[in-house]
Amino acid sequence: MTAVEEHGAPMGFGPMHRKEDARFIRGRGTYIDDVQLPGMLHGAVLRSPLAHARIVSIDTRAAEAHPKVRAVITGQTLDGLGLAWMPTLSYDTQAVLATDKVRFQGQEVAFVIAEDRYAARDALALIDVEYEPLPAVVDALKALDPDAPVIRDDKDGKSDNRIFDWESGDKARTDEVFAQADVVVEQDLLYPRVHPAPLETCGAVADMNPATGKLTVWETSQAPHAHRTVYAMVAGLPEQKIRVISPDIGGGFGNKVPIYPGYVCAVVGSIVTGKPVKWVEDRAENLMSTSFARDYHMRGGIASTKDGKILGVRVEVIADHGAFNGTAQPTKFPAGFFHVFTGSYDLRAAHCHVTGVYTNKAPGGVAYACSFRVTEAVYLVERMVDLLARELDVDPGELRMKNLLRPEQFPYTCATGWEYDSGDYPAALQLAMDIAGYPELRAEQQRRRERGELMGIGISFFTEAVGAGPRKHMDILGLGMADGAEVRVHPTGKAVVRISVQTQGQGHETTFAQIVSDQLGISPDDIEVVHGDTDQTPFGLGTYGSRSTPVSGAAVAVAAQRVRERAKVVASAMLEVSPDDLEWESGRWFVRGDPEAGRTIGEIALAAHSTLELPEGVEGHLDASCVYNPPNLTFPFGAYICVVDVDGETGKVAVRRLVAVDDCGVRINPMIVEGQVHGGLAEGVGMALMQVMAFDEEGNNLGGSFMDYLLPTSVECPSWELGATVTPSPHHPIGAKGVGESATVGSPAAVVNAVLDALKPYGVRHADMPLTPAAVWRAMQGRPLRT
Ligand code: PCD
Repeated sequence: MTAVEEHGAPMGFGPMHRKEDARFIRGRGTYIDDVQLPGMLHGAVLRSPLAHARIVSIDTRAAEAHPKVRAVITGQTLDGLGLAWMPTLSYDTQAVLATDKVRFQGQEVAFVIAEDRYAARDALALIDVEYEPLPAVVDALKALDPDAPVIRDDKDGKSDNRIFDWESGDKARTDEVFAQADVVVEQDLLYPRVHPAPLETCGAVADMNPATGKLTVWETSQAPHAHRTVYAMVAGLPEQKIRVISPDIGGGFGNKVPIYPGYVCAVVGSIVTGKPVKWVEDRAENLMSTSFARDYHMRGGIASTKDGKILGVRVEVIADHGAFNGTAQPTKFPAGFFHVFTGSYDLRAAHCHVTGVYTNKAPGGVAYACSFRVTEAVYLVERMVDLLARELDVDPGELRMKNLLRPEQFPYTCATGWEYDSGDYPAALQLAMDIAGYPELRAEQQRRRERGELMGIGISFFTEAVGAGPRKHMDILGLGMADGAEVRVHPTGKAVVRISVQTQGQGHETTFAQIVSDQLGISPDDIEVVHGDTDQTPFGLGTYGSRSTPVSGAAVAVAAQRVRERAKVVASAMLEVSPDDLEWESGRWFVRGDPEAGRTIGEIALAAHSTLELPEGVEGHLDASCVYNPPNLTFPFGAYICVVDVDGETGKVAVRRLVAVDDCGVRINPMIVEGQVHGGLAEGVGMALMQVMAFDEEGNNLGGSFMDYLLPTSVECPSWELGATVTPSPHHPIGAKGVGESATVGSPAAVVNAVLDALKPYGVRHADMPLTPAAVWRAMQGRPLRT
């Protein structure tokens, strides 16, 4: 029996079945494709077959003549409305429909609106586009060659493919530390281009009501409020006349943060036809055009003393952002939070330099299960630490233990300036080693090696920076990253909480009710969570970068605390005592020293709506709100240990075990947290072993289906072994840190380190992800087995 079955729904924090699952498991969810409106039309996007070409002409006459087609929109139509280009979340521009050139395979060229989805798709074939092919830039490392074709010649004066140059840390000091170090290890590492690949693809239904001038857009959006504001700014529509609704979302993982051309086309389509227009992309479109992640080409370095005290880390990165810089991240940080690559260690110095480049590939990159490039950062440092252990010939677990930050060093300011809020790193690593039975595993490995078997043990220790973020440091397109929340207790003592963030499967309808429950002593079952509708909820920047709990969760906790304070005043009027004489215990205020004399939150709520005379200055009703501006990010951390067996004949890797100890501070719902970790571990195994968005030399995407772009299944995943430590965040009202991305961030390095540990007898130092059987086999070839 699970804890939930044993105890039922808890008051406040604890394992509790997800409230939203009642509709999901009965097939009663409402996803974009479930939205049906009277007279609704259907849109389809014509996409470029070429990665780089000049558009000579577009002939839409035959498509327009199709009996079921209502309109065909091209870049030229949009140009007339000033909408051919839209801003990205990184202050770049992106073509909604191509006007001059196409810049990646799959780019949006025209939009057909028809009476049904099939007719819209059929009519795409009737559009005749004449292209003049141009040489494509596919290799990010060659994008800066002086003779590379310039991709963004639409931008005035642009004569190369450089997007930005950005650095963090102290270069001079780092070089000095490296020059004086006994040991320096360097390595080229690629974090390949991968895709979030949520189960539900992206889509929108736009409905412009010509009579009221109100535009309602249902869309797969992780950030409905931010999208509404961007629509208002771009289309010049008054913001109060725009309503963005994100209904149930079948997974986001960062894929649903940006605004995509398809959404804008649906809006324009509705304006042009006067009817609601639905656009839903198919799987190939999702994989080939709407976002990607990573694509970081890194040259890492790590320096240490000869007895293994790590002194510094440095890295040079070429970041491939595709044809348009569509990354969503705080403006000040063009490479996101990559500079948390200092990891979990006490370093003297660190430096990174990141150059963003355009290539003829799909635009991005989104932070797929990654708080703004934290994933790349963790992979870099954890591979470098393993390479150092190899160089020093010491155990990678021991090397980490020796260098981890100690609990008394927190709050700790790292070499690139982040203030880590709290942690007990050695305890987490020790727990992971205990669960794994680390010394026995090493002994077993030794025995197997003697028999010629390839068993590997990989460790990764990570620190994330999540919960963006403090307004003074962080904004997206000028919008500060604070989030609002409103809590209202109805007369009968039931409550509603309105939040700005948007669940995509994380379980917010449950956990946010639990936060209110914890503060007010109302059962989570009696608290309704309203989200995903800009007309119904306060403003905020949305759900990504594991920010909902750190930011919005804090807003909810503070709003509920304010409700509790108001309830105190009402209770004092009811009990005819001074508020100072009242004490709180779960769900009621009572008179200090007289526990019988008290009023429950339900009684107080009714009184607050009654004829009871309230003290001067106290309004009736029982509600409160909060806009939460986080003082800092939260820094969850974890220790992961992976055990693999590699088949020396075929190169096939089997993940035998994966131990994950996570510390996300106070856990609101430990069952949901474990579910989050399970999902992330599977994603990590996928990236480490099987996923890459590959392209040929002409820029043709080689991964447009799930036959080529592989998702991990239960066959490739072991039964996860989880552990937890709890180090509360000192600055968060309930001590919680984010966790949604932790396992995706932490696990790839553990798996890769394990595979390379297995290949150690072959003297293989490094191989890039994905470690497919072919990649492993290639890495071993020609190398004698050294036992
Ligand atoms: N929690 C608890 N406790 C703690 C923390 C947390 O309980 N301490 C829980 C909460 O409440 C929720 C969850 O858990 O429910 C999560 O959280 P967070 O961490 O805060 O996060 P969010 O914000 O909410 O979310 C987000 C994330 C992300 S970011 C991602 S990728 C992914 C994750 O989330 N996605 C997803 N997970 C998931 N799941 C699902 N189911 N689906 C999805 O889609 Mo990005 O940036 O977007 O890339």
